[in-house]
Amino acid sequence: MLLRCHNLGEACVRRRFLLLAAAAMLPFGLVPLARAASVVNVIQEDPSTGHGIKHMRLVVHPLRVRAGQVTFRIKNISRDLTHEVLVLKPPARPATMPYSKKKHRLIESRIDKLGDSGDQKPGQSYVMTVTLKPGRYLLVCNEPDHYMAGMHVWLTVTK
Ligand SMILES: [Cu+2]
Repeated sequence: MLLRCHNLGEACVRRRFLLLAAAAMLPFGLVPLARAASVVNVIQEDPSTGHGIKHMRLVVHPLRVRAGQVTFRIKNISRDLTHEVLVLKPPARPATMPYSKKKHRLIESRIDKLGDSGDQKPGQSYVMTVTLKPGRYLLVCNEPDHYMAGMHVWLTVTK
């Protein structure tokens, strides 16, 4: 690597610089660069939000992301209700999701839960990052009755 230059002419300095730059970049050629986290925006809304919204729901964009770190940017634009976002890996047959009719919600302890935003009060935001493998996931609000009222959306994670 040693570069001999009897006189430090411009060409020699340039050559030295190129060698150093190549050496500095070498590790990046051997190790794949970490992929930037995908971002999924999630809006929690319900009729109290206004704008003619008829049902409570999670508005998710995009619905398809690449595997790895996925950052969920959550905002509750309800005026009255607290919401949340769970990232669930449902059983092979989603119809068998464990549900408590008594508590009006999914039984979280019996589901593979990969992310939990906790509660967002009206107007609150929350950001969480979850590592996801390829597959289909269910984004859910599990406040009492909210799941059955329609607050669930599929998210597809690709390779
Ligand atoms: Cu909700």
